[in-house]
Amino acid sequence: MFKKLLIANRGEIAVRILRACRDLGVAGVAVYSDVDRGALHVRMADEAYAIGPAPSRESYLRIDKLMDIALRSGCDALHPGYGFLAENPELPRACANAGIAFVGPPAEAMERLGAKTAARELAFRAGVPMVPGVREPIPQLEAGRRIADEIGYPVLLKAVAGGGGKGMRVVAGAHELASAWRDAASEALNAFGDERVYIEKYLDRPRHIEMQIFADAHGNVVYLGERECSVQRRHQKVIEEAPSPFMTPELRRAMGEAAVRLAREAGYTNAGTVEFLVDANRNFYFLEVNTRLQVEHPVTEAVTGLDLVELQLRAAAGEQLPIKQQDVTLHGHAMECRIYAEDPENHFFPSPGKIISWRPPHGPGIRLDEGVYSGWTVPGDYDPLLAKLIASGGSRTEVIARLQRALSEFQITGIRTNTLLFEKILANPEFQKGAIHTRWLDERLASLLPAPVSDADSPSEALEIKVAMIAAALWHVCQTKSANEQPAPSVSRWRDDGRREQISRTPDR
Ligand code: MV4
Repeated sequence: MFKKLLIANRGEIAVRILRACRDLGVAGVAVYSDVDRGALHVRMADEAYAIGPAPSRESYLRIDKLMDIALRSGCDALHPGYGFLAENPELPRACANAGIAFVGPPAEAMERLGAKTAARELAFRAGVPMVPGVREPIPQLEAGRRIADEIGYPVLLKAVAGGGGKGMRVVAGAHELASAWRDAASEALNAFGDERVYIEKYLDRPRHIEMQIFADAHGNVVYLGERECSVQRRHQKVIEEAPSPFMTPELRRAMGEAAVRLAREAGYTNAGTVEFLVDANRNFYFLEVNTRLQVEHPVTEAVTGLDLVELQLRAAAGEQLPIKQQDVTLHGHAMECRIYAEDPENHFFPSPGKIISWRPPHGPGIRLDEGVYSGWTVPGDYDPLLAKLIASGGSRTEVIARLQRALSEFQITGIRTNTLLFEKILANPEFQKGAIHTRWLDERLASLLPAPVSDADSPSEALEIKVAMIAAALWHVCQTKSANEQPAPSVSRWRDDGRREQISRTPDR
């Protein structure tokens, strides 16, 4: 096993990786930008090094600085986490040049799967079903017309360099193709510096189900079951779960085996995820491969009993996978809520700032992967993911109840968070039935959330209301006694009833 690991990331995932280091007796080295000096991952690391100013281009995205720190501190391995440089093949290349093990797939596998059209070509060769469409970028509009006619409308234009729904346009008919093409290409050029687009048949309201795979460097490849990630808002996942409520053993095996074939075809090693769209008839179609550990990996850990980060480190150190496919068994259910510093009641505006208090939930079946603490100021410079709340249990129903209980215990003050959104989703009958698809949340959002309301008729009145609220809060804080001197809080109905009952049974003496 490695002696010392550099974690080229921040926040909850850096903390998660540091925990795996502790468990394995590996020293963990953190890096931090100017605004992350006091961050939780820095506090938890064995060593920490400054990496530059707040903007990630000047800090967490600097391969040269990461390599310098890794070498200076004597690291023998580097974990990229997710986001930042995690899917940039230049990072494993730089690691190889420096003689440092990269905890992830080889640069070549990343490249083969990075371009969506190249990934489709690999999937085709591996016999993995995919959405009808092309496997190469469309050279010009005329060719696009012919192909779209052949496939049949509606079609979807997608960026070759794509990701996160950028450079994607639905085209309902031939008359829309030219303008959709211009929009998709210019958006793709803007986002990825690559204007190439290709065409697929557009699927209406599919589910997003992804398959976790894992490969060692000795030719062993397994699938570790699926995650249902259909509950998304504007291509941002909100809730993930395992298993998918839509899954059957036959579909799981077919998707898992297809994912494994693709991993073999790509020369893949380490943890990876093969994304699929699944239609109402349980046909599945290859979408893309994520060549990294994913945010939602804990739900797979919960149902498989495996530690994916430990497996990643072992595989990168050259160890054999400790399990074969027949050893992978799924138990119960798990579901994850991504807790963000954002305000669902106010257009999901980011809400960075100081966390005044943070009282996390605990109890049976609850796991919380946090990247923050009480008193920490959440910077506005990065993704505002604060924590992941994961519940596990015997059934989906039990897991939903546990998440609801945990959310009701969770108290965060100082910043806005999206916990109210989860309470609404978890209480929704369609969600409870598992009747979800990739457009479900976007379509239901308005009815789930209270309309943004303002009591103010003018900006100056809005300011007055704010001042009054601040004054009321200050008054409350000043007149509040220390917690020990507080009178008993007003009690909930059942406790109240219980007390009355007790009193009536014990007459005054
Ligand atoms: C699709 C699709 C329907 N038909 N492809 C969105 C992000 C990108 N990675 C792929 N995406 C989609 N591709 C075809 N042929 C619908 C989506 C899609 C989606 C996919 C996964 C999760 C959420 C989504 C939300 C809207 C659209």
